[in-house]
Amino acid sequence: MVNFLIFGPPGSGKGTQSVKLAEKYNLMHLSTGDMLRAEIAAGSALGKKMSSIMSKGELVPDEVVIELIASKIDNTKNRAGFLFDGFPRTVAQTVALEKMLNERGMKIDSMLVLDVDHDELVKRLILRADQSGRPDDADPAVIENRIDVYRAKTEPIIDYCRQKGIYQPVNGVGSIDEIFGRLCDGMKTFLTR
Ligand code: B4P
Repeated sequence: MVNFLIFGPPGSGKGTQSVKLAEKYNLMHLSTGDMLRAEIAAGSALGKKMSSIMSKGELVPDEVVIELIASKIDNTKNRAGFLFDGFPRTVAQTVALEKMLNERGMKIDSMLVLDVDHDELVKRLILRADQSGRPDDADPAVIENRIDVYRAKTEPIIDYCRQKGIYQPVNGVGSIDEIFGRLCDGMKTFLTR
């Protein structure tokens, strides 16, 4: 199995690109954002607790997302590997993911980081708010908070992964197809197709 992190600030296109990459390379796409929104939509006890955290643009507790991911890893069959989208978001989540993978004879093979400037991120998220109905897209102050949280809590993972030699920066500005091509170039040394 070959395992990738798709990484970048809110609105950098992680979700958009992950769907295309997972299909092309037969990867299991695991998005913690989608999993949490599914809990909210289902009205579960967990979803009710997480909804107010997410609508403020804060991160949900590490143990919640680690638990969601662990159960998915063990229920995945017949895939070339995993594509982790929006997870990990803290160094603690990264260490937990490495441990989960190591215990199963796997590792993080590459971290692909979408590089997008601040103004472009805000522009994309405000545009998405019209269609998504997501409360965290609707309020510019929440968008700014999400970007600040990313810089403070999530970006340090880049240094952690750089030291492990798995960091691959990718220009995340351009058309969706152009960026997809750049990501495929970054992945192809790990996958044959
Ligand atoms: P996520 O669901 O991960 O959402 P995101 O970071 O906002 O979006 P993404 O980068 O995937 O952007 P997308 O492709 O959709 O997280 C939401 C919340 O969940 C977090 O704030 C947090 O509260 C919680 N959460 C999730 N995971 C967690 C974790 N591990 N730990 C703790 N909390 C967690 O693209 C955005 C928009 O840009 C779209 O409208 C898209 O169409 C557009 N776009 C994409 N590519 C484009 C391009 N090339 N040009 C123009 N527009 C483009």
